[in-house]
Amino acid sequence: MQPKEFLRKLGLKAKNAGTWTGQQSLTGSARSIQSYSPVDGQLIGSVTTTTRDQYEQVITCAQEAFKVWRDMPAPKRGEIVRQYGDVLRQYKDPLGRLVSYEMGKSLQEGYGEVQEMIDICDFAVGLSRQLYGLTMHSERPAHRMYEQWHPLGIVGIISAFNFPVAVWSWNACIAWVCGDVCVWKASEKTPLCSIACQLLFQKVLKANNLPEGISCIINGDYKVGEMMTKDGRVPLVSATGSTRMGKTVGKTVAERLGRSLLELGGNNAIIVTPSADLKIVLTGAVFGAVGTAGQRCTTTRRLIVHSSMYNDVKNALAGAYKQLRIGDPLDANNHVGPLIDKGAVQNYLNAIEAVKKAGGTMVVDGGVLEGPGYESGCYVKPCVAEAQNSWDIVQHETFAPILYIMKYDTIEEAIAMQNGVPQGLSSAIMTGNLREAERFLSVAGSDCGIANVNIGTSGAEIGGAFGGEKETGGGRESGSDSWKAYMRRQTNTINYSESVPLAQGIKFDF
Ligand code: UN1
Repeated sequence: MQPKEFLRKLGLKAKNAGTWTGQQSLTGSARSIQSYSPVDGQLIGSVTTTTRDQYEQVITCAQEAFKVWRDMPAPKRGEIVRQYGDVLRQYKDPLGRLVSYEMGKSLQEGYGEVQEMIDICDFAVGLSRQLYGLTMHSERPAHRMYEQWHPLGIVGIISAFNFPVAVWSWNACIAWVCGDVCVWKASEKTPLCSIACQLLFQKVLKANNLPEGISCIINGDYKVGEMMTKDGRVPLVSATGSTRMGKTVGKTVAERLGRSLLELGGNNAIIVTPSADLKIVLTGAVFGAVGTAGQRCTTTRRLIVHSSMYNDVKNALAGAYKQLRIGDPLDANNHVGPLIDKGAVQNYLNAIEAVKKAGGTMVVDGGVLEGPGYESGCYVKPCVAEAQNSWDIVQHETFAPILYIMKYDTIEEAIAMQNGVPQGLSSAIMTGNLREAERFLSVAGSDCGIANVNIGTSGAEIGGAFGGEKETGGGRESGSDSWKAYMRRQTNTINYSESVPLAQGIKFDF
C-alpha cells in the first residue's frame, strides 16, 4: 500500500495535515512542522504549530469538555473508550503503516503499537468499573470514613517519537476512564501519527455527541510543551522522553506544585549467567538491542556476561548480527529500519567514536549504509562493542542500536554493574538457577522498575505498571494501579450521630 493510500484512509490530506485542537481546525499559525519519513526521506505532510492564542483556545475547550465528561458515570466513559478500541481494530492496518512510515520501525512493530493501544482500551474499559477506594473504620461512634477518587481535570501528555501512538494511549485511555480530559503534545518528529489518532477518536466523540475537547492536540517543540508545564490549569503533566527533557519538565511543574509523571531514559542490561539458555539469550538480547533500531527506552544497551561463557556469547552474537537484514521497515523481510533522523545518526556515530576512544573493541562493526534503498541517510548497522561499565559513554543512553558487552565473575558483581548506571528502567537475568533469579529480584537485586527473568528488557505488557527509578523519573503508566496518578483522592468522614465527638479524644465544651 502506498503512503498516499494509508494517509487517505486515516483522513489525512497529504502535504497539508493542518492543525487540530480537538475542537476545530485553527488557522493563523505562521510556522509549520514538516514531517519527513526516515524510510525514504520523502515529505509526508506538514502540521502548523500551536500559537499562544490557540493554546488558550485549546485549554478553554478542554475545560468546557471536562465539565461534561466528569459528570458521566465512569463505566459510560469506559464505553466510549471501548468504541475507540473498536475503531482502532478497524484502522489497525493504515495506522500501523503510518507509524512504520513516519517513525521508521518495522511494520510488525507498527502493528504491535496499535495492538498495544487496543489492549489498553480493553484494560481501561474494565478499569472503568474498578476505580476502587477504601473504607476505614472510624475511631468515633456513628461515623463512617471512606475515600473516593475524583478526576484531576486536564491531563497534559508529552510523548516521544519512538512510540508515537501507544504511549499516548496508555495515558489518554486511563485518564479518560478516570474522568480527565487530555491535551497531547506529541513529538514534532511524528506529528502525523498523533493527528491520525486524534481524528479516529473524534469519530467516536462525534458519534456519541460528546464535546471534542475531551481530546486535544497541541503541536510544536519544547516551547509549546512549556505552555503546558507552566500552566496551573493542567494539574498533571505526563512526559515521556529523555532524562534531560524530564528534568526540565519535572522542575517546571514542581515550581507550581503540579504533578508530573515522568517516564525517561533507560540504560537496560541483561545479565547472562552460566546456566542461561543460549537460545533465549540470543533472541532476548538481539531483539532487545536492535528492535526499533535501538530506539526504545527499554532497549538492551548492556550485556553483562559471565566470564566462563563470554567468548561463546560474543561469537554467537556476532553470528546472529550477520543475519540481520536492514532496510525498508515496511518490507516484512527486514528486521531493522532507519533511525529517526540524521541527528540520531550523528549521535550514533559519536557514540561509536567515544567507545573506541575509551579503548573499546568492536565485536560487530557499525556504520551508515549508503546506496539504493538507503537514500534517506538514516540507516545504520547495529553494532556490538566490548566496553567497561564505568565508561562515560556506557553510562549514557544513546538512542541507537549499539550494544555494550562486558564480563563478570560473581553474581554480586553482575548486579552491582547492572545497577551501576544513573538510569533504572528495565533489567533482566538469564538463568536456570532459582537462587540467582530470586537474588536478582530481591530487595538487594535489580534497582529498576522492571526486572525480568529469562525475558529481554523490552516488550513489556500493558497490564503491568510501566516505568522506572532514578533518572528514569519514578513515574508509572499503563497497567496495575497506575490509574491513581490520574485522579485525586478525597477522604470523607460522615457523622450520623447526634453529637460531635472529636478525634484524638479532644474535648471542646462551651
Ligand atoms: C518506550 O520506549 O518509551 O516495553 C516504551 C516496551 C514497549 C514500550 C516501550 N512496550 O518495549
